[in-house]
Amino acid sequence: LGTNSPGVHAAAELLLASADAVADREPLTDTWPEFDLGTAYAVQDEALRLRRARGETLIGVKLGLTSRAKQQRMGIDSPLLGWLTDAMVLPAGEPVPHAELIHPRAEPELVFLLGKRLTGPGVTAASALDAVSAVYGGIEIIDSRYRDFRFQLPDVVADNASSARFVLGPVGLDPSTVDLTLEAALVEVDGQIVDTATGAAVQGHPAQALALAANALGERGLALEAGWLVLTGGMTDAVEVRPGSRVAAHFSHLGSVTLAG
Ligand code: OOG
Ligand code: MG
Repeated sequence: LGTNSPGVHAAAELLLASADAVADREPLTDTWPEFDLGTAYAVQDEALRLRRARGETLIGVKLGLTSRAKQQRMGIDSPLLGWLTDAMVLPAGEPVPHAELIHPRAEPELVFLLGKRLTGPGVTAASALDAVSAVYGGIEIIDSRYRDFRFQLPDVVADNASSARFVLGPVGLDPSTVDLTLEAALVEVDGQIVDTATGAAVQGHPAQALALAANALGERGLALEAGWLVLTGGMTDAVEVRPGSRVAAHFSHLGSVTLAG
């Protein structure tokens, strides 16, 4: 019928192969019309299983499309989750590994380190924040495996929410000592401020995004574990990371992160 349903395992392998080969591809929904969100999360989980089988360690989760800036740019208004592994950590000061990335973009994020396990349903922003031991600024480097970042919601979920790398900022604060709705990020590209936002851009408060993650995982019988990092989603639109350029995020209380692009 001209349709192509690779199935969960094969789809996970196709997307990992695309990342490994640094080769973009067409979205799965182009040829797999019945590909739905539940199947997409199964593909994401299968890709995590394959990553762990090759030695990667699960260290947390990321949220995506939690701000209007991101939702409007990508044309999808629903937040989503992805997995974080140790292979996605880019130590501060290390250059962006362009040879390993298709078309990287950078976005400033507020990042939580969990001191306690969080299990949905019923997690509120207040109870979520209570489980946080420290909040950091950071930059996520996203890199869709789909050509020109063209995708529908199931595609980007299957692709682990375009995850590629992230850099944790230098300052970790007790979240009770900082008003995260007012925490600002300035995005600088080659010396020019190109965008700004505060934490309120992320679901009204980034702890709301954390609660959303705990509750969404709860529906799948999963939890956010103590010791995990949670990226709460791009506060602003993402900027292209061109080789040789310099992208920085300056936070009001959480320090600066600079990428040598
Ligand atoms: C989807 C990933 C979104 C965020 O923070 O919103 C994301 C994309 O923009 O390709 O990481
Ligand atoms: Mg992000």
